[in-house]
Amino acid sequence: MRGLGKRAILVACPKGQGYREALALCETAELEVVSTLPFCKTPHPATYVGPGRLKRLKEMVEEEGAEVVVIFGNPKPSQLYRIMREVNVEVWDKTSLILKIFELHSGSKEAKLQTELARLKYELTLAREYIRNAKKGEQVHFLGPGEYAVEYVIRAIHKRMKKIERELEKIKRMRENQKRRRLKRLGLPEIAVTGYTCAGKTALINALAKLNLKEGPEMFTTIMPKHAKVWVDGKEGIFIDTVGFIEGIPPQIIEAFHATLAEILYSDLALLVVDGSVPNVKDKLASSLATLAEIGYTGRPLVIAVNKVDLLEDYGEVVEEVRDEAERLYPWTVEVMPISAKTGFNVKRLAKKSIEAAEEYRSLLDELKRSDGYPQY
Ligand SMILES: Nc1nc2c(ncn2[C@@H]2O[C@H](COP(=O)(O)OP(=O)(O)OP(=O)(O)O)[C@@H](O)[C@H]2O)c(=O)[nH]1
Ligand SMILES: [Mg+2]
Repeated sequence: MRGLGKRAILVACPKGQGYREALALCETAELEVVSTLPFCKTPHPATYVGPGRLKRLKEMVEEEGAEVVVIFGNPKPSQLYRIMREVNVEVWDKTSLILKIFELHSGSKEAKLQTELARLKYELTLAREYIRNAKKGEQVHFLGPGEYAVEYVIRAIHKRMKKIERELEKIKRMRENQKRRRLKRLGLPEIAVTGYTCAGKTALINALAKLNLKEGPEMFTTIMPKHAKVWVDGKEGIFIDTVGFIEGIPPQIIEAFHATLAEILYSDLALLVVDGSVPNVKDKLASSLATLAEIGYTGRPLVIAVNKVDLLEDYGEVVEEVRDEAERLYPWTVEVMPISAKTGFNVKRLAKKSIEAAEEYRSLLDELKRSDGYPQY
């Protein structure tokens, strides 16, 4: 059984969905939120939260005996540094919070290494900030050792990062070779199942491929991609489970998990799963589409599944809403289909449609490659 986690103070905007998400993320990261400090103003240039609020935060840390302060935002290293120096306990921003969850959920060696690499990159930016301040002659008591020690730490981080990068490269090559061999043999279309964390991507793959991959209400249950072969009505395809998206995903996380997210680009089609049962479906759809665009998936066909309709009395309205919004934001959407990964409603139809759209895109590309003027790589 899990014990209670570290006592934490959450600094977040109390309005809207973001706040609930912040609490859920803290819980998944095994933090016990003992108090919250509202903050949704424009960030203060020096201290992010502003001097008055920072003073209050320091008092709250002492009153509550908190061990962690979570700033649910993306402060710059210099701002984070100032907050840490003031409150004298660990300070986590959104990136750090997500990394913590990834660390807890990393099962395979590859996932562990990739998460450690992301953590090291993150710490490197903080260590650099420490040095910058030390050089300016600031008091730097909170991190312990002096400037030389930090420079030593930076060298050690670089060394470890190089080693991890080499190891990851080896694992990736091995995995890709295996995968390429397998797929070449099969020649099957690939569909990347993407979407917001908790939308039901893994549940859908489990339903389609009769698998038992780990799914659950916690955020970021899946970290590394998983391939599953699906057979439906005489058609076959490889469905790939991928890491979930989140609103305002920190760029450092995108960068660290680029290899994983790249699975989406290498596939023939992205299948976007949205949770139709939440009140802010449109926001989540928009943020998922923005993430897809950020990783470079654009101008290509997209199938959208509105999942969890078993939880809705009448799903017609939600599906219409998603369809309108998708047409507006992503005109290459080829299908919007209500499904329930839980009851199995429409999942086969969805799989068939996705395989067909993937095959179509593949043959279109093949045709283009054969035609004159297409760049030959
Ligand atoms: N009622 C209902 N619950 C569902 C459905 N699909 C998934 N769930 C539940 O929703 C939760 C999240 O499902 P997952 O499949 O783990 O979601 P995911 O998109 O893979 O999430 P991450 O791996 O965190 O990105 C789980 O508790 C599922 O059992 C559905 O169609 N109906
Ligand atoms: Mg999952």
